[in-house]
Amino acid sequence: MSNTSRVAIALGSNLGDREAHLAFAVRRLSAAFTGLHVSSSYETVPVGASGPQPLFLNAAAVGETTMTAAQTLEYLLNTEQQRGRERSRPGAARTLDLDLVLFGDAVIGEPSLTVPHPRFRDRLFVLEPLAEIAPDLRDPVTGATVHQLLARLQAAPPPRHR
Ligand code: PH2
Ligand code: MG
Ligand code: MG
Repeated sequence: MSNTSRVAIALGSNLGDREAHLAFAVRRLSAAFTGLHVSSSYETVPVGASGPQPLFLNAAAVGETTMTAAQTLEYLLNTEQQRGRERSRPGAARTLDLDLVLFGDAVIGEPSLTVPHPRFRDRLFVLEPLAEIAPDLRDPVTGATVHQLLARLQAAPPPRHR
């Protein structure tokens, strides 16, 4: 079976050497995905943090894989762990966060795997980098392209805290 899926991943880091963590992630992603495209890096203010937190460096990547969505998620979590990612509490500052945003046309709602990412439509720090490299990628739930989602969000940003 050589079915390939086009995958979109959001990268984030706000702890330690952020550039090095993202560069490591890109190396690991290029080992697992073909035709990998990576956006530039964006410095962003933390969204939804309960206390003061360092600024994030965010980016997005798009590539193709023959892995399943579950295998892809496991690969991402593994890569986070290789950067010493700790999950002390939800929303804590992190060395590396790799979120599965889109996995082809898959719509999956399991406790351990939700695709498309449930909050990506509200997040400028995901949509801006993603629109840079894949504006025509389509959200299978709303049918909108990444470009359209970004335009909508910029026109009507959601409340800052949620
Ligand atoms: N990730 C979060 C929560 N808030 N804010 C920014 N700016 N960038 C992120 O990557 C980010 C966030 C949860 O993973
Ligand atoms: Mg995240
Ligand atoms: Mg995450």
